[in-house]
Order: sequence, then structure tokens, then C-alpha cells
Amino acid sequence: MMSARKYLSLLFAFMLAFALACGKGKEVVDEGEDDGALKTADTAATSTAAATPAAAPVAVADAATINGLVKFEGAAPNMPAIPMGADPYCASQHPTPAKDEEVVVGPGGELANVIVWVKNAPNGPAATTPAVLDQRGCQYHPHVQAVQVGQTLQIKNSDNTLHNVHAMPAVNSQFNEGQPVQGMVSEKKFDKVEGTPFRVKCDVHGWMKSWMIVLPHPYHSTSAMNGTFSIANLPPGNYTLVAWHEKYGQQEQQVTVGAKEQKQITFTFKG
Ligand SMILES: [Cu+2]
Repeated sequence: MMSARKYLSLLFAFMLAFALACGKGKEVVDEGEDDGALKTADTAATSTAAATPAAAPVAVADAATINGLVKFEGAAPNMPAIPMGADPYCASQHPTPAKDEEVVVGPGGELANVIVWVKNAPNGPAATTPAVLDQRGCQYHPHVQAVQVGQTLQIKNSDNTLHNVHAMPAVNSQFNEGQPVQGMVSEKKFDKVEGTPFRVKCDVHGWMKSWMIVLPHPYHSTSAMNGTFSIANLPPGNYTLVAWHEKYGQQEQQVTVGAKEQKQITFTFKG
């Protein structure tokens, strides 16, 4: 029974490969007969990605880069320690209690955890690497991020305790999923653009919060502890750059980048 099914699926795979090879004969890489089907499958995958209406050609040779800095002006608020006592495992992961991550200001007055993205960019190539949301030490890593429409989001539980990841988008479908075992990975995708950041929380640990947006392109970044961010491979053009922080809101700047330009941009948020 099983072997018949296996045979049928193999047969189907070969028929599919043959059909694709006929349809795209010119693209089949001629490197011997043994791996012909495999090469054809690769070519088919590439062709599918290139045919996606959202994809636009990017002149990589002319691509510009925006290198930015997010500054914080004023006295940095003192974030309270997170009381993790309700889950002894979580508490045990932080000999020095973890602080609330709502406002993270670096030693030189830089603001971390700001999502920066190009508002009116061409759709750009599809993401080839997954985005990751790790649950570690009963906190989300990263705290904020942008993902691309259709990009795989890997949600990991690196903790030896139960997490329940609860995404609360307004445009995309919500999901609410328990991850009871350390090492579990759930894969999710968002199929619609969602430019207003939404929360991801854990229903077990009330302090666990993360923010996300979903963009149609890869031109986004998140400010690091030293406030820097970088958006690469951007086709030359006139753009609106958006910077969003969960407490201090959203700012925009107009930016023009020429071919191969390395543009320096600074955002300043006031406390
Ligand atoms: Cu949790």
C-alpha cells in the first residue's frame, strides 16, 4: 500500500519535472542526466519567484544604501525590572533582573528597537531567509521587527518552559499557539501588507511583548543598541523613510538616493 503510494508520487514528480523541462527547455541547466530533474525543479522555483507580480527588477549594480542613526534626546526613562517570579524558570534565567524593554537607550544616547522602513519602495525581491522570533529568557528576541509578505517567520522556544505565542495583527490572521517544549519551532507567514505595527504577546507571561509590521519589500531595518540601522540594495529614487518606536511614535523623512549612493540619515526622538 505504502510502496504503491510512494511509486505514484515518484511518478508524479517525474511527470511534473518532465512537463516543466518541456515548458522551460532553455532554462534547464545541462549538467548531466542524473540531476536533471533536480536542476529543473530549481529552475522552476526561480521562475515562479520571478513571475510573482509583487516582484520588481532591482538594479543591484546601481543600488543605494541608507545608513542611519536613531538618537534619543532628553533624560532616558528608568525602565522597571520585570517581575518574573510567577515562573521560577524565567526568574532563574536572569541573575540580574531583566528590565522592561519599552525604552532602550544606549550609553551614548541612542535609541534601540526602532523599526525603520521605506514607505513607498518598489516591491523588491522576495525574502530568501526566514525572519526569526526567539523566545529566550522569557523575552522576545528581537523586541521589534519588520517581516516581508510571504516571508517565513520562525518562532522558536529556546526556553525550558511553556510559551504561548499570540500574534494580534489587524489585517492579517491572528494566531495563538502554545509551545510547551524547549526547541520547538513554529513557522508562520503573513500574506497581507500591514504597515501599522501590531503586538505579539505571550499568554503565559504577561510581560512578554514584541511588535511587528509586514511590508511588501525588504527595505527595512531595526535600530540596534548603538542606534544604527542600515537599508541596503535600494534602487535609486525618492522615498519616504519611516521610523517607528512603540512609546515615542512615528516620524517620517523624505530621502533621495542616487545610484550607488551611501546616504546618512539621522532620526531624533524626544523623551
Ligand atoms: Cu511566555
